[in-house]
Amino acid sequence: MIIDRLTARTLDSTRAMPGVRVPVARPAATGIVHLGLGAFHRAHQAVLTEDAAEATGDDRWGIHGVTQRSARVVAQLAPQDGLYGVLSLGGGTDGPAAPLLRVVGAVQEASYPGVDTARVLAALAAPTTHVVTLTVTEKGYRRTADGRADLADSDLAADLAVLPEELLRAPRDPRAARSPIGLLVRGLARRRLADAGPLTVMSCDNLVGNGPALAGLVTEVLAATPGAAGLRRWVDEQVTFPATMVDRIVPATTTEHRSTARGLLGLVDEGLVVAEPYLQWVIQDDFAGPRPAWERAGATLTDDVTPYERAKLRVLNATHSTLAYAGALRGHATIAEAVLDPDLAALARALVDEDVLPTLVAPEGLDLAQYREEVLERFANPATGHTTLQVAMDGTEKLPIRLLGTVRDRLAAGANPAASARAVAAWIHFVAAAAQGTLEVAGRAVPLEDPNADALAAAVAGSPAGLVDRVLDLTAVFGDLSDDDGWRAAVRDAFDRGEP
Ligand code: CS2
Repeated sequence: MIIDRLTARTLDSTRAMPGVRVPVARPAATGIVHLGLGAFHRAHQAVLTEDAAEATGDDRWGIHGVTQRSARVVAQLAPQDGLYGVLSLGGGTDGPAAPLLRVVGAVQEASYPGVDTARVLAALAAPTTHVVTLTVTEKGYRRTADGRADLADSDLAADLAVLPEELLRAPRDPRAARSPIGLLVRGLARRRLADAGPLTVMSCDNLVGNGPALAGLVTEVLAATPGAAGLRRWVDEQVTFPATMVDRIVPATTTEHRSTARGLLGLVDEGLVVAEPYLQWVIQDDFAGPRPAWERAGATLTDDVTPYERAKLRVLNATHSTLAYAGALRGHATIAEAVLDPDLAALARALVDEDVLPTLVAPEGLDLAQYREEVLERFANPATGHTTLQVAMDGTEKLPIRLLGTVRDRLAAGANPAASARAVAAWIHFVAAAAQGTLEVAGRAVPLEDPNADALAAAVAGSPAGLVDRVLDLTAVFGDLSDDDGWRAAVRDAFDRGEP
């Protein structure tokens, strides 16, 4: 039997199973441009944007999603009229629940900058666009170790090279954008020329202080661009960069997920994403113009996101990475298996209780010890199949954000962050084994996936005696910690005790 593909038309006529939720209405206008149309955005901001529209009847908030590196997601969504399913898996604390499928209709358009830069720039400069959101991953920001714009990055540099001309006039056939920040500033230049009004630009990535960090990058690249002083002033006056904390575990979609969804919907969905049931979004209430009523969809609007963001990065993301490295070394394919390993659960708890909690101020109404247990329970959800290797990738970008802030705070307080040292030692064991081709998870050799893989491979290649020190010498990762002898000794000590 041939099964139809999901489209607006086939969705109308399909006989979906009970429990499948479909959009009540599609948006009438495109109020949001989203950079980084990956699975996370589709399972997080897009869902709450649609919920907000349903709660209020405000139909201005369709999303123009922009992919980062390839046209794959465009090929998934464009033939489906932007529709895709979110399959939520696992019942969390109340035990396993039946999978639930929701079809989301918030995405109106999907573009790949490689061919669609003109369309994306036009969307960024449209007066109907009021909000730009970003999920471009840690490495997408092209930052140096000290958080500044990496002007030597060839993709960012290529975008900035065309900016002086684009400050003066909008080219009919603009050069394809190569970096998210480059695309964004080129869009801002276009918006100013079009006099299209204020804009809110909101990072939804796991960065420390993602709003101010993004504002800083935009300011820096404009300061480095000849003739951009006018645009800088315009950005100061017209653009805000609220900080956000985003949380939902979104594993990679598998063939099995697709067939579960097909069974529920009765249609083939190439754009399917999967997620745990849990979803949280905390947003700094600092908008330059109109916005969706996300608070009506369960988001928290607040003056200060910092306590939420810090708790989430240092508790959830730090233990996630620790379980990923230590788990992969023990051959655990999934985070759920890793957290059920008593030694590794003990390591995650020690990390939170001994190192992280003393550095946190609890967000209002949140019990941090309870939060830690909830996070570990979410990790233990076997239904998502979230793999250790998905979380383990890009360690050089992730560890400074999720773990090394804790280390710095504990060292400054005169404490020895021994559990953090064990986590970093697990990462170094992982990197060494992956680079040397000796790491196997689920019967397959694991390659090292990291933007700094070459530097890591070089560091772990020489004599075993100096291996840890050579990794800790990487100031691009460790910054000032590279000079801290006590910290070095703690990591060496943890490493020498062997793999976790
Ligand atoms: C994970 C995060 O892949 C990773 O590095 O730690 O993507 C994590 O699942 C999300 O931040 C949860 O909100």
